[in-house]
Amino acid sequence: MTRSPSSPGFWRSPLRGPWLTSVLGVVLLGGITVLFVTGLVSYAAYNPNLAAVNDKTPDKGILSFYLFSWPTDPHWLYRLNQGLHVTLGITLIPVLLAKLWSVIPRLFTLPPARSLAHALERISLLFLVGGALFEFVTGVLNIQLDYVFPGSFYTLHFYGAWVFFAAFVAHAVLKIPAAVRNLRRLGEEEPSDPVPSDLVSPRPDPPTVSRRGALWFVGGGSLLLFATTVGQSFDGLLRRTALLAPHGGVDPGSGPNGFQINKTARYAGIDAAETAEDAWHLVLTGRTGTVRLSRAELARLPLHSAALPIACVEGWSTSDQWWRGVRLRDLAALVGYDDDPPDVLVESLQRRGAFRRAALRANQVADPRSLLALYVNGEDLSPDHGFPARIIVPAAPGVLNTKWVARMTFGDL
Ligand SMILES: Nc1nc2c(c(=O)[nH]1)N[C@H]1C(S)=C(S)[C@@H](COP(=O)(O)O)O[C@H]1N2
Ligand SMILES: [Mo]
Repeated sequence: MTRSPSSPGFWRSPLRGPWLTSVLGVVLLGGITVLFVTGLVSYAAYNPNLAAVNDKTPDKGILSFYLFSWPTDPHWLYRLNQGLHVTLGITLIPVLLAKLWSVIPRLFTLPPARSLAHALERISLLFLVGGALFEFVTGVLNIQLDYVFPGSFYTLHFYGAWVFFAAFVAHAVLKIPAAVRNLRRLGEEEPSDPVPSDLVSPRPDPPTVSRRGALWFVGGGSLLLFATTVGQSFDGLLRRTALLAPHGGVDPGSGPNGFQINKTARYAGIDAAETAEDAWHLVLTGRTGTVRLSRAELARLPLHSAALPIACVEGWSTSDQWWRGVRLRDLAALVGYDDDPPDVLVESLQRRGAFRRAALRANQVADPRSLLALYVNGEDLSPDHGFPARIIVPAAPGVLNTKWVARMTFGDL
């Protein structure tokens, strides 16, 4: 009997028990709640209810109840939100694994259900464990590998989050009373489990490490992941400590354009011939018709500066870069919107790929820091950062900062 994982005697670690499970559970209760909220906020930052091109989950129905117009202040809002979401998610991986390890006997219990209530509890556990693994795995894969889920990451991660969080809330409500009782013994030297529990091995092996030691081990793992991830939100030497984040990418080099590059011009299929001075034009369309501008003509319009970061959904961000270009609201005025800039659809020269176009909301167009940038840090944009012109909007996720802009269509989308 002890050969089968469904028999209690199979699991021998003396560390398992309600105390360890409760401590890990409480850490996850706080951490996963933050992940869920920052995840939903990140989704709202895309302005998915603005236009079909921003909306990766058109069938979300009532799950869109909470969406709001994404603000432009503070200008580091998305940088903070997404840095927190990704860095915390990665940091929690050892805690999640330890938690699953701590309750593993329960996942194998036979018979599968003793009663209807027990059956429901186990089904909810299936969603809980499956949902947790699914969310962590999709999240990590999206950061580490380039497009393992072509076009479907947002859909999977968003719906997965709702299923997982529903099971998580049900689980938390059921377990909090017991967890609180167990945590009262947090101060004990070698916390014991006075109440009988199916988590405690009936025939434990001799201990090789204390429960406290096990917690230090898990915490050490988390600290290591944190220390090798958090640098992605900073510049200079700190960024070099971000060994785990994000996938390869090209070396941006040094100088004014020497900050992180997401997709290179080459990857996006941008041909130098299309961006040359005599070939490229910006096409603006609006209430009063269409206006075509060369880069030289754009550069003769009133130019303004804004210090703004690039902050990617993958969690990395740059510090504020010094962008210079034409205000989006001035471009709106050129096609008939003098003091009431509307939404805009921005399209890139890029022909394929999900990020070749994006819609911006009127409040983003109206912000005086929102630019069609021609220069960064005092120099022309490099090809990889979007030459001849790119969008930069305060507080917006990187994906809305379209590079290699070719067309802007103003009006209600
Ligand atoms: N045309 C186009 N614009 C784009 C992208 C893209 O793939 N194609 N990637 C976006 C994403 S996801 C990010 S994070 C930023 C990155 O800008 P950077 O490469 O200049 O740092 O560009 C955005 N603009
Ligand atoms: Mo991004």
